[in-house]
Amino acid sequence: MKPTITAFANSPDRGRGLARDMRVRWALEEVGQAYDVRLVTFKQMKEPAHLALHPFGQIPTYEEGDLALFETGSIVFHIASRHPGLLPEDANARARAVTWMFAALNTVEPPILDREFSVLVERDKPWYAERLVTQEDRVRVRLGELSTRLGKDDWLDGAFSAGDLMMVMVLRRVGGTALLKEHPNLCAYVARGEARPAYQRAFANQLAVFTASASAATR
Ligand code: GTB
Repeated sequence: MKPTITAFANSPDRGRGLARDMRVRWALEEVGQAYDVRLVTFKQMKEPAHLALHPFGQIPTYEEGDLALFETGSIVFHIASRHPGLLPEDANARARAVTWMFAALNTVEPPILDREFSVLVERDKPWYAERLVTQEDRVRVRLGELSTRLGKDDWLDGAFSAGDLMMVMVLRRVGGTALLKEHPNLCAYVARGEARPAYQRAFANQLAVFTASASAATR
């Protein structure tokens, strides 16, 4: 059954593929599963119909028959569990790939999000500069550890997996910053993920939404 996901009608990232529907689009493209996208405005995201799908009024959601999911970790895990291509067959390798998904979401992403939140909304606070130093140090520690583990490898544990998909998407949030540039192997890792044909298709699809909404706004 063809799933339907939700995405921003007007993404604040202006088509840079940073909103979280990109993770789900990429996973669906990797496994070759066609999907529909329902675009929602910020207002619609907080209305009962969307809240019934997503208790926190966010995107993305995932609907497939009578199954409705939210949280990208869960959605990508569901897609990876139902289709070959994103999780290894071997049970132990599979468990390790899932571990990397959790590591991306629970260990690497939180300090990155804390820093991003400060940069976006706390710039005018008197303690901003001091706090940012601490936050960037926390990000630096995690990226350093991740860089050491990745070493010269292409992917985190053998072949590309849902763990890499999630980690690349998390690292893209510091893409272009000095924090990531301190680790050439992580920059190359992100570039390797972005070069995958499935990523390219997913990126083009979400960019098309932004391009269409931008051109409608000028009409
Ligand atoms: N833990 C949830 C998941 O992984 O699914 C988090 C979902 C989430 O944060 N969704 C965001 C959302 O709906 C969109 S992606 N926010 C609206 C709200 O909470 O009211 C986060 C995002 C937004 C914008 C940019 N950007 O502009 O660069 C990047 C990422």
